[in-house]
Amino acid sequence: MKKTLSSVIALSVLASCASVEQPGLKDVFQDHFMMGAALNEAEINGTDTLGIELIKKNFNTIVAENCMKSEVIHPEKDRYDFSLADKFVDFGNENGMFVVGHCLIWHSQCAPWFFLNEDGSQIDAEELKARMKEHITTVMTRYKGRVHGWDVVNEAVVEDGSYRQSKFYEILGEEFIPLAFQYAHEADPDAELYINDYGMNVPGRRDTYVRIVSDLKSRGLRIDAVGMQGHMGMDYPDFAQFEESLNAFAGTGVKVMITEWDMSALPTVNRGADVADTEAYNAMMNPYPDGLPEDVSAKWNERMKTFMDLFVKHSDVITRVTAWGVSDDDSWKNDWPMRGRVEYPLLFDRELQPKAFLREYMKKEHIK
Ligand code: 9MR
Repeated sequence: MKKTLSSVIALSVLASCASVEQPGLKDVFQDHFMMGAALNEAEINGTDTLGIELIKKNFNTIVAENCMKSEVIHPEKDRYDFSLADKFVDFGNENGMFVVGHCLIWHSQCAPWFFLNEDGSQIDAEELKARMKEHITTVMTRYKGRVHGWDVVNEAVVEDGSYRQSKFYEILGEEFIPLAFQYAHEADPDAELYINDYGMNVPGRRDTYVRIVSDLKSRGLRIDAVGMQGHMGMDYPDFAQFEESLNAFAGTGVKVMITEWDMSALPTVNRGADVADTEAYNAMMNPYPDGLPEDVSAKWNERMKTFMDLFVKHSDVITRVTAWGVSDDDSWKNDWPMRGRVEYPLLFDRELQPKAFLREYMKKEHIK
């Protein structure tokens, strides 16, 4: 969160008033699922003190937004960097939270060395298996009993249902997924194991994940949940499709988790938009730099409530709802696709106040 000194003072006052009046989200939804947030570097390092207070009050599960990704935690073949990850795990453990590790096997944010021999040629299947096993075992063993669930494989399938053409797939084929789950379970038999992706409403991707999960189960491999990331906008995902996917995943016998929830309030990025000059494009894509207009905010809140109600309705299978950040300033969606874009996708606004749809739930204290 980026704050000036005066806004910090104002925010402290607001935050202390709020803590008297408002129950924490984890208490509001305690009968249904854990409420979580992804933590960034400033929160993990403790420099964002207000953010930390908000997290302790509202969330009983946390996930690492970036510090456990393989290029961060394992930047070179024989070098790991656990500095930030250790602090993240300590924070969760000290505060009695359910700690989630993100993520073990992902095509993105994976250092190039992972797939290369010393001479620069590509490694073969046996070597990739050895490297995956070593990476998974080292990271999970370090946090055994302290990280309670892992995104084992992230974003492995594309919209039409085919496997993503990643290095893992290119070198090992479909087997890279069962192998990853096998290594993860061997490393920490008590840890929950998840497969995670975005755009899970899309039928092609949904069907492939149903097949993958069923296959893992039929081989006797542990898989506890499918993670539906939940990066949303005002015009996606399709609500009915999202619910169909939720039911389809639950139908395989695993739990479902909403793992990276956020909803853009701005126009959906469409690179093909017919706008010739950059200034006009930027103005179109960054329409509310000084605050979200009431009517847009009302629509956003209404849509968020619709999804939250859906999660509550399916809370027999949904065990966790995690937002991808705490307050709007934290979101990866700011500054993307252009610098200076101001987004409003998270559960708390820039003054660290809960969004309107959450205040409605909070009035009821406990959602039954
Ligand atoms: O929010 C994350 C952002 O800070 C990073 O720059 C980016 C690349 O590592 O990853 C973002 O988080 C992604 C997550 O790890 C996987 N699903 C999509 C998320 C948003 O891009």
